[in-house]
Amino acid sequence: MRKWIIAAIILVVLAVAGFYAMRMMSPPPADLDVAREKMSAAGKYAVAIEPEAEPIQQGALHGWIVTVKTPDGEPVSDAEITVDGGMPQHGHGMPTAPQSTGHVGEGRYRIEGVRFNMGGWWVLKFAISAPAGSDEAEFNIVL
Ligand SMILES: [Cu+2]
Repeated sequence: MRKWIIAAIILVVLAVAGFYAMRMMSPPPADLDVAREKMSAAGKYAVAIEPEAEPIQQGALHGWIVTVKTPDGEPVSDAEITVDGGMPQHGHGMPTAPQSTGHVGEGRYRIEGVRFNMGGWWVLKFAISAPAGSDEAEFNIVL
């Protein structure tokens, strides 16, 4: 009887490990939107992102410039931006806590302290708060 229980436990452990291994190894969805410019989720801002250096180096601490404009193209100079993100297929967040270090002109904001510590599909999420309201924008990055 005990042998069967042990066999069942081993099977479950293998199945769970297999599931996570498959998820970790699977490529990002083929139709993933990797656009670097888009409207925020509620349509309040036009948001664009640009890494400070291309190609993006895996493992290197680097910065991004996020540009925030109104839907009709006026730069938004007084936004508070917070950054979050992670790897949807791995179930983990960012290895660092990227911060907006402020407005650098023309609706552009510098985000410092971004590090992608492995290859694959990453998501960067920006929560934007300005007089026109709060909204967020999410970008997919594949390394
Ligand atoms: Cu990962």
